[in-house]
Amino acid sequence: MIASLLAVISFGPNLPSGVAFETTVIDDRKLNNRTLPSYWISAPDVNADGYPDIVTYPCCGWYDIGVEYWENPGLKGGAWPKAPQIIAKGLSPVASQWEDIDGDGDLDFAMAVGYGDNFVNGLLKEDGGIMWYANPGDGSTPWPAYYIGGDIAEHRLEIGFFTQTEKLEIISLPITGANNAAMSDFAIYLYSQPDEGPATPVGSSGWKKTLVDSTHYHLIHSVTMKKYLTSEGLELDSLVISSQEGVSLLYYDPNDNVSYVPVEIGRWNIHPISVGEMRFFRGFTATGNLTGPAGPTYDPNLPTPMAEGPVGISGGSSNSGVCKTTSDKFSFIPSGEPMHGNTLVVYTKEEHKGATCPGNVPNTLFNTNWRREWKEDYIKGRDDGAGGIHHIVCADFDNDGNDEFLVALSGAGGECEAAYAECGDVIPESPGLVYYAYANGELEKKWLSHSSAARIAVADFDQDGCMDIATTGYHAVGYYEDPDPKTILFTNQFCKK
Ligand SMILES: [Ca+2]
Ligand SMILES: [Ca+2]
Ligand SMILES: [Ca+2]
Ligand SMILES: [Ca+2]
Repeated sequence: MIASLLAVISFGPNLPSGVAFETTVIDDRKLNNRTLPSYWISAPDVNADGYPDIVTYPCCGWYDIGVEYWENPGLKGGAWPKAPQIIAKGLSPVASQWEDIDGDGDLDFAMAVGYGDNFVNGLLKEDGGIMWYANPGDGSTPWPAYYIGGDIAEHRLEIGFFTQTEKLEIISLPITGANNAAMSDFAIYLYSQPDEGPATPVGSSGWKKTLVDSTHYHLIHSVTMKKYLTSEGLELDSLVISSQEGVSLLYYDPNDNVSYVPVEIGRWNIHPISVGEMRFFRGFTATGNLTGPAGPTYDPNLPTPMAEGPVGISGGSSNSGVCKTTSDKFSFIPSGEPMHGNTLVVYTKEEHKGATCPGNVPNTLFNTNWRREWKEDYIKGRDDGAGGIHHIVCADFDNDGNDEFLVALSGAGGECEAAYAECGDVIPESPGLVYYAYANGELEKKWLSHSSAARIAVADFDQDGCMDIATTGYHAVGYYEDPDPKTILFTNQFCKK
């Protein structure tokens, strides 16, 4: 009795009720009479002083705002700057990732550019592509730009070691393949640095382009890159993808040794994890009660859409994260479903009863039966599943070795105006940022903000040993336009140091 009581008490500090973040508004675009568009946020240490900085920019059709760098006051102390430095301009960007691409010791970034005003309105630019921008290291702007390659509607990208471990590679993940055709096929490419190095000038042919896949994916919305193949003896980066097809692992197997291969594309392979939200599959008719897990639930024995070819709209997953515990690097997967959807589910590992699958194996995404646990619908009454979950990130905020996760809610009102169906009842607290933690096996949550959050960046901004958070609001012209987008820093006040 005493032991069990102590166990409960010892969990106390980890409960969301004990979670505390100090909130600092870094950028109030409306208050400061700045243009409102806002979309992406990253937390690279731009000036290499040991303190992560904040970089933000709007997406989709915006050329005149540019990439905005907010310098962390760091050791100097004092407030964050009132205005950003513009480090690159003339872009219409979407996604970016930071790495030391030229190997000179400071962080550079690669970015998908030339994205259209709004893919629903068919305004995609034909000249979408991927550029990278070299950190000059001396604070000067604009940063030199180099051409990597590209295709229409480049929407997400990752920088890593996907097929080898000598030279950084970039993988590009468009959202569509044709103007005004959300379900068109598109090509995923791997870009490899040419022998002469990564600094391929604008106007050159860019990096070496290799086709990864052009038939299996539609509407890729989010990617989580990790070294998922260590259980197979491979130190390569691979991708957990949220797309129309659900949640899946895309990986390169140089020796063709990995045995769990439902979909094989040469040395590239797709390992489906879940088909995602299927209640609204193939259309927008009212098919169920959104206040609970009504309608068809996940059946691990369902044939995967990848085996069946293109699928209808309003299925799959929009965002996912891969969370760790002290005993499993890849323990559970929270997912926002379907595309731009409002439903939060969590995939957990369960014992497999069959003879061919040993069961709940830690530290791998293979060899696992995933149990789909419905958690909640953030907008009640929508019959197409569209809604506000725009980003999900796993991180350990209390330093106990187990990840918690964050859900960014971009907002539903404007989304409803632009998307396919009338809105239902919007949960009153939405939009915002929600913190989720497991305590005694139960998932608990706490709202950290009610300001629109398009994207999340996690970093230890004050270098006190506790992970902090930064978000920026969602204001994409012609799509969802939050009326009051802010960039907010949440400084961790509760973790064990
Ligand atoms: Ca810094
Ligand atoms: Ca560099
Ligand atoms: Ca934790
Ligand atoms: Ca911190």
